[in-house]
Amino acid sequence: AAALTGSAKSTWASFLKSIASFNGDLASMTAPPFILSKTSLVEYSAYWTEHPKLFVAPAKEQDPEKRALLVLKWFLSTLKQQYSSRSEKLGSEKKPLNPFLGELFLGHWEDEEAGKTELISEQVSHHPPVTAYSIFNEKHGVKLQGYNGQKAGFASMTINVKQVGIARLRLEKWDEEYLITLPALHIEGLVYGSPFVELEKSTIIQSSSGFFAKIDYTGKGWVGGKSNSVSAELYDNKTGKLLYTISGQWTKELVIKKAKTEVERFEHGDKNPTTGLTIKPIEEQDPLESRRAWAKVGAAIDKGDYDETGIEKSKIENAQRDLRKKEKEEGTTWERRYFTAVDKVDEVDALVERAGKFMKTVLGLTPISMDEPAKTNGVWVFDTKKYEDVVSGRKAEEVRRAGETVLE
Ligand code: 0T9
Repeated sequence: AAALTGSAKSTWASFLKSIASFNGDLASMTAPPFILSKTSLVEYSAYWTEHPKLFVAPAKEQDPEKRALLVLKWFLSTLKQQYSSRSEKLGSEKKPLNPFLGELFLGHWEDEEAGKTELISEQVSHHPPVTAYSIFNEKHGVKLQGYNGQKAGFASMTINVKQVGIARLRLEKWDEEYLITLPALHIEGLVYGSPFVELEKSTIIQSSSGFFAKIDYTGKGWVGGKSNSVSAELYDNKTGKLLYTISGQWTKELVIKKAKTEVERFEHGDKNPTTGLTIKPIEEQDPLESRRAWAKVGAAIDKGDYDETGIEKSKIENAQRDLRKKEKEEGTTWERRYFTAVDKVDEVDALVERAGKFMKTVLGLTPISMDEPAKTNGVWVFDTKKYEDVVSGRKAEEVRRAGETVLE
């Protein structure tokens, strides 16, 4: 870990003191300049698809058992981008910008083999912060949608984060749905001023086709284990038979085994390069798009100008506060552009029940349950009607007016 020196050292020390009495709201923490990132949390949805080939691979597989394995493999391949890419690219985990309500992050991946995969990410709630996303590849009929928020706590120099929300993958051709739960994590390295993420506990993937995966995460301290370790098991729901295991370090290499025999190996790096996301140039972006909306804050962070960063950030936050006040007075609410909140999704509940039953009766584990909708201001679903209205231009006037609410 890079040791802090001079003024950074004392700023960090007082920051640590301040988070010791931290109230659980990650967004409200005032962090020292060197830990600030100019990337908004709404951008993190893109981490799901930096390997578009792996994302669409299950759609091309005829055998349902192998499809379930390919979904598990794709999921495990996303962990590196999701949880360690900031540390790898920026030297440590950074504090993301706290997205405003309605903030968007739009883009697509272009891949020779997979074709075009589109990304729509929207901040659907500010209190508590919740991001929803839809990622779809029409050519292969692969659709991922999900929403997530975080519940955090601080104990013995560690920030503990539980994710609320779920992800759902749909393979249209096979009329299959996969329910994916999200890992708990904690932030290590705080004392040294170089925070990084470690995953913990377990998550599951339950498919409508009758396959269940249990994924366990462990770190360095774990009985002599290596950091970023993962160990997954894929089962047949009906027979309870263990079909495949995948294990290794999610940052490096994963070994896929059938019975005890290795059948495949997935390695991060040159053999499996990531595909960069294409986004519009700032001038062509909607005013609600993240990079455009935060451009001045981003420039101030780049310059290392803390005062200017604060001033520009406050402008956005104050404009949002005024907007909320105005909505309250007028009895209106902010119209989410692509997503709608519902109480529950029957398909998802059915998968939760199926997984729970398997966990309890076959594995002897505590069944999973859905988070209470109140924790995320509802269960968020991608609204194709809204999407089509936006794409067709039928919502042009609403879109223009929404854009005027953002300061430029
Ligand atoms: C969804 C992901 C999530 C978001 C981030 C906890 C965290 C915000 C949420 C869960 C993505 O799909 C996956 C990856 C990383 C998670 C972030 C790691 C992190 O540190 C932040 C929190 C808000 C902080 O910035 C704490 C400050 C810390 C960097 C230094 C004090």
